Amino acid sequence: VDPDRQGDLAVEASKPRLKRPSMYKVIMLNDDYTPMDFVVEVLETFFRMDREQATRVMLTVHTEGKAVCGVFPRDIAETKAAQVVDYAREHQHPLMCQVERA
Ligand code: TYC
Repeated sequence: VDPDRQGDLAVEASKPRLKRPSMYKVIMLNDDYTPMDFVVEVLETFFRMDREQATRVMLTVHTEGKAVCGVFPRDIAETKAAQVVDYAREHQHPLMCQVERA
């Protein structure tokens, strides 16, 4: 092999095998005990929603039983769901999140 061509061949041999990460929904579930204000605070804090958006999502969960809070790569979705549940437990609230494939 012409040494001047070796770099090109190496690049070809290790062509980038990139794929878009699969995306996962973080879903918040309703319960009868978690205060509405607390849910709004969680949505603002962990999902970077403004007050209006957080209130809308909270009311959707309250009336429909669940709502999507965001869609993320798997690790991020799992981390956010765990952070929300841990934070709720610290405050003695039964708030629950689910992660499912988008
Ligand atoms: N249903 C709760 C109440 O009436 C409010 C609530 C909303 C709880 C959304 C959880 O994910 C939730 N206090």
